[in-house]
Amino acid sequence: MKGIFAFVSGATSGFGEAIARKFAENGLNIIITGRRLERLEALKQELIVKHPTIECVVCCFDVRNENEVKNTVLDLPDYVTSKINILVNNAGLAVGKGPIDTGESDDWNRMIDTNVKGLLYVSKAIIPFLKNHRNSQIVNIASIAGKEVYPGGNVYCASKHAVDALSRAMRIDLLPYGIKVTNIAPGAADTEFSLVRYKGDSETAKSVYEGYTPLYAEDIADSVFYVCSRPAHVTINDLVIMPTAQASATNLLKD
Ligand code: NDP
Ligand code: 8X3
Repeated sequence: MKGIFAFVSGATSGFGEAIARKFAENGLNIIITGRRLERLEALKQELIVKHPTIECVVCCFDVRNENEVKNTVLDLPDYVTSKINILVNNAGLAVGKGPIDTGESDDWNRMIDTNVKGLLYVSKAIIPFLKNHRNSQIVNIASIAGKEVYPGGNVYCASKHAVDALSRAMRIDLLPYGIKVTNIAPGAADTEFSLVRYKGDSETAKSVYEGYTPLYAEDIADSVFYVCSRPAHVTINDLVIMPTAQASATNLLKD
């Protein structure tokens, strides 16, 4: 796998940042993306010092803006795009949690535009490069919310069900090109996810992960690397990864 580039969306925190670190540790070159440029630059600096043999390219864009996505990818040098073998569609978020009749349309738009349309824009920009290789890989980060629905989760759950459906659809459409497609569906993981969902309310966000051991970003990064390092003839289609204390979206054993 050494020498190839992996494109990781949403690498400024949480899963994406841990996935970038894991790839770099294992000698992969990485393209790290997100809206917070200073975080991307700091991560790049850290990784190229720790792993001097890898290359790290920063791409700063908002996945909701199709032109921004397209133009940023088109600006990448040929020697980088010609070696992109892996796409990790990780950028995403929940905004708000509550009954559908009191939901805010701005929150709904942010979730649908980021989790569904953003994933499509990034995929459309990167798939042409994946098609140039046999054995390319797409990993879509969905959620347990893409397998089940839970109270107050309505639009976030719908957006993640869409990711789950797109993973299955991509697997069929991209079969002629030998592109593997993996859907990963994590349960509760301690990242900045809840801080974003609860709009900066750090007390509520912290309480989501109290009283049990949640997943950590590194757990998901390990699984992404495992999936991407299977032999050419093996594809992991779907992985549901839960904290041991969580049996389903709504069944969590707290102390
Ligand atoms: P974080 O909030 O820690 O990370 C989210 C990442 O997505 C950030 O890097 C953020 O970058 C990026 N992002 C969000 N919106 C945009 C945008 N409009 N344009 C570009 N990048 C964007 O959360 P997680 O690491 O937990 O989330 C990663 C994925 O995992 C998401 O898709 C989430 O839905 C999913 N997930 C999370 C679970 C959890 O419990 N934590 C469980 C199951 C799935 P920036 O803000 O710099 O743009
Ligand atoms: C994040 C996990 O259970 O809050 O996707 O939806 S959950």
